[in-house]
Amino acid sequence: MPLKSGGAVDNEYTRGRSNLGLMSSGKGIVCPSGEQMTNGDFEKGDFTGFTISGAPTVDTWNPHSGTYHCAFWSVDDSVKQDIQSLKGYVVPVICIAAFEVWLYGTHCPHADVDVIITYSDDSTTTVNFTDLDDTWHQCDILPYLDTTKSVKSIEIKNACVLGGICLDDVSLSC
Ligand SMILES: [Ca+2]
Repeated sequence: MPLKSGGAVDNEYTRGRSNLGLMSSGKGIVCPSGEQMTNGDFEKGDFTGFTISGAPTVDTWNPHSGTYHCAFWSVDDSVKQDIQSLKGYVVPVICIAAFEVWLYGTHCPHADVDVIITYSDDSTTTVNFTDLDDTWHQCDILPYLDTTKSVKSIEIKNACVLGGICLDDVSLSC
């Protein structure tokens, strides 16, 4: 019956508004869901989704997952993903469930990497992960972020003068 159907639609609509209110704390924020990085595991075998500086490579000799990983060879080698350009939106920090990268130092006993987060207001947070010896390290970015802001892009840069870095499985999930 039309009236009964209309009532059901109204209920769904009301529930949706209520959920939105809880998530946004009245600020109108809508959270995306799922993985927000493109090719964060480098399994496309190239830098799809990233722009690069210096001369990083996609390689197969030391993957953390699958077949491929990214390797930095020189200081300031970097990969950057502009999430806003790829997705058409920014990601509110309060929506993020997990934000991490796996890093592996190769020839540098105190290898270190900078992760540079740019927010929608163009301010940044830089997180330095250091003492990366030659095993895979799960590096958690989320605790360092400003929970009042939204993530626009992420850059991962080699800060190690003497050696190389492997990275894999960059993940930003909501
Ligand atoms: Ca991989």
